[in-house]
Amino acid sequence: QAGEAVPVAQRGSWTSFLKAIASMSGDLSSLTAPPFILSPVSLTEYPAYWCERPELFAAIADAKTSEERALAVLRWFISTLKGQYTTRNESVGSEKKPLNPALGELFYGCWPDKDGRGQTRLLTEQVSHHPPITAYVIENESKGVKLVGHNAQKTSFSTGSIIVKQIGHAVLTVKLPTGGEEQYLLTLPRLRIDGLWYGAPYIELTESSYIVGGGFVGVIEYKGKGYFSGKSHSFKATLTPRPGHGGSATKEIVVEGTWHQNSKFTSGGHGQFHDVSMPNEIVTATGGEAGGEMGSMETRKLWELVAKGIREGDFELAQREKSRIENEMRQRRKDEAASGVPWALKHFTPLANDSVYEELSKNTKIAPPTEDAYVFQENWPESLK
Ligand code: CLR
Repeated sequence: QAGEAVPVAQRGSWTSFLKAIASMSGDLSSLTAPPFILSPVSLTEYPAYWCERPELFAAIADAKTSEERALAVLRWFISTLKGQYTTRNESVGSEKKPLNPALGELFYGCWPDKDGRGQTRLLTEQVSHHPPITAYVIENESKGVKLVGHNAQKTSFSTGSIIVKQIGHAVLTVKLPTGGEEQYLLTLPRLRIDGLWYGAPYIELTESSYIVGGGFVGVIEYKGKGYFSGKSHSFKATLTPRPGHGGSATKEIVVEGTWHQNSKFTSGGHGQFHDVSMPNEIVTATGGEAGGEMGSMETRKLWELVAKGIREGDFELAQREKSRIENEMRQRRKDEAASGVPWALKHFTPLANDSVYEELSKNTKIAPPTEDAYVFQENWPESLK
């Protein structure tokens, strides 16, 4: 039944929200949604999903050959998908609408050292508000593994589902024991958000994403119920050696399975490839100010009362605080326009092209030919040094 999972009092506003989504395309972050679907978490916190298995991120550095390394990168990548795309359903029953970050919003965190894997640190900055773009760095310095990326979304509506095209990419840099380094370009899957009619949205991944580097082109194809094995969250990843791009492998490797459970080699290897039944480790949020305090632009400080309102069902508080923040930001933009001094980003420098992306995506099916880059300024706060 329509709106079955929606609190009765909010069914009308859920229907209006769906109609609004159906008739617009692009950015739905600014649409007003009914309270039951609101998440108290801002999108600036989502990059943390890249490292909820810090041991797999660190393991990339321990690989002995370029083939082992390419497999370690793929294993880490696939193992993040469960967290990235099923967490909200698991923890709060359905996909939710995250808070739309303010320009300059920040999030800092880390996963402490354990079993000699080293500390991994995370820094996120909202580098654009219109359209919303989030840039991030995740680094395990002791292992020499670093991920720098940015994310945006373009949404459309098709046969009852929201289609989310992810814009942006990430570059993973791995220091090699021999002194050099290897870089991998990662592109992102497309999302289909189903279950809207019932008011219980959930994500399925579709189409494909790429991991290119270390002498391999990796293509990951995503399918839901009724394809491949017929199971939800299915994928098939193919690593093809790329002559003349480093590495010495000659054989193709294929792994297949379900990304939220496990997978195995179906060609070029034997046995299990990945398994995410072990619990993940959520990030420890760290303030970026002196003494580890949180500054006024740090997400958990900025949205504190909005999040409290949403968590405790005090939607009047949430709405009031949200309007206050939005008005403050609008005023800030007006003042900047009047003074001619635009907002200065704290950690990233925007560039119109990304030479690593251009180089690695050459002669692959990755499009477009170039993308924006957000170059990290290597200025970690004291608390994360
Ligand atoms: C952000 C980048 C992360 C992976 C990720 C997971 C969930 C996505 C989110 C990204 C972007 C925003 C998103 C969200 C799921 C729902 C939400 C698409 C890609 C939209 C804006 C909200 C839709 C509202 C419905 C829930 C009704 O690495």
